[in-house]
Amino acid sequence: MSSSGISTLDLEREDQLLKLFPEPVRLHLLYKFTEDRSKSFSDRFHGAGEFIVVVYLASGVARGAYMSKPPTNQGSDEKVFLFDVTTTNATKFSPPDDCKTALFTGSTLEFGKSLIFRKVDPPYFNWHVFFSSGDDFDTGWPDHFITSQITSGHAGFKDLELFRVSGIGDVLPSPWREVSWTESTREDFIESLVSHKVCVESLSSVRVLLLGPTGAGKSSFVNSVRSVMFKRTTHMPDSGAGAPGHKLRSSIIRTGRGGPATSLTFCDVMALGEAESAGLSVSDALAVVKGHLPDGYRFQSGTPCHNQSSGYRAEPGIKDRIHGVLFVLDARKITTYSDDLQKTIRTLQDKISDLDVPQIVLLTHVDKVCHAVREDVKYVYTSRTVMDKMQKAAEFVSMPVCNVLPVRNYAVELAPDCNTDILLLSAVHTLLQAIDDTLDDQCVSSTVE
Ligand SMILES: Nc1nc2c(ncn2[C@@H]2O[C@H](COP(=O)(O)OP(=O)(O)O)[C@@H](O)[C@H]2O)c(=O)[nH]1
Ligand SMILES: [Mg+2]
Repeated sequence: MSSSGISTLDLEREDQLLKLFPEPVRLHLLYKFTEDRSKSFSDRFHGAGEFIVVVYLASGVARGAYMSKPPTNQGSDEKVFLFDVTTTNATKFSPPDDCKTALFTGSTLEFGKSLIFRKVDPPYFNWHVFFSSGDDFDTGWPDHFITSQITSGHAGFKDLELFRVSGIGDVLPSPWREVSWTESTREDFIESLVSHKVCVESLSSVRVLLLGPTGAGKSSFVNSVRSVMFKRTTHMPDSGAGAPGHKLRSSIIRTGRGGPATSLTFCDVMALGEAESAGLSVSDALAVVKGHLPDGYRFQSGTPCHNQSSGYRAEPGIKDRIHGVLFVLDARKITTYSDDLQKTIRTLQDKISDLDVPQIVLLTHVDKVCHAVREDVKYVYTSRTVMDKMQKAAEFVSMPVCNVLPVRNYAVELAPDCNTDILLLSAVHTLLQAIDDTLDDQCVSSTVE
């Protein structure tokens, strides 16, 4: 990778260039003349892959060639094409059959006679680029000059870059849920969380319980939402990976570090058990939902709480109760979770529905199941794999797929990122709306009664 890693290709020309590929692809910069001046391409191909080489002209035109494999000194490449791209237009053409080559000698890269890059030795370290649309060509560069040459020392030459082209395989042409991935969407979501008021006057905050197996990303989700509000990644001690004796921990989400509280509180508990590990029992989970257990309550695996347990509230009020439940599941494991876990979750769901508490599934680790999503979360609703995992999650819990929300949590190494924030905030938004709707219905029905 070149030192800054920033390409001369602006977004408009990149969009045009990407349209020339039948499948969605991404470009990774490997070489940039203005930074790697003294070097050649030789060490950049690494024996495999697809590439493009681009020369940027001062006129705004970017011209270059695509190689479906690393060029060699034999050079044949049936899929080679040449392109000419501006901010508003892109043209692509194939060289004549006998010129379908990407011939590389170390100092020269040739695409037939149409386009030749020649690196000259010290002391100048320049590139000479020759364009030709000879008389014998049916197709050629749009301006139909016969031959032309430009050298990297000239004012008309801006830069020369080499990219690796990689497919983003499972990305669909259009998303199945529309999201505007912009800074203003993020700000709107933050504003809506900051200004959110619970529709029940006596409640300053709604309590959302996170339930799921170990490692699903329950604690990370709480930290991630906090990170979004603090505009930096935060870390809190974990509340438990299924080991006995873990506590009920409530975390109020603040508008910023030391800032006022929002109306959202998360309750993190020990994990639900899977076949081999005893975790939170159904009766303990329900006791939390009903508000019987105080913050800081220590769960004991195998010893469910009872009305003599420390801090047990015999008659919990509305503010003690759980107002929404998030079932947190890992997209990577959705097809391999145990039947026991499924049974536990379905039992919980039935009982929680009876208590009129809205339930949503949070599907984490979507960045680990799709390459494109790992690159950029904005592909989440165009990824076939993510769609498939969301459907599997819906089947697993037996809920409609619209109740499944994908997220990428902030794992340790990830810096704050606008699209990651948007996906997290949109999950919070949907959750708060579901809770509002339910509380609203309950208020209305209690007034009517
Ligand atoms: N890449 C990625 N890692 C995640 C995500 N969510 C959680 N993790 C990681 O998964 C591990 C378990 O997460 P944690 O929040 O402790 O799970 P919990 O047991 O449900 O509380 C941690 O190492 C997290 O950093 C996610 O969406 N993407
Ligand atoms: Mg945890």
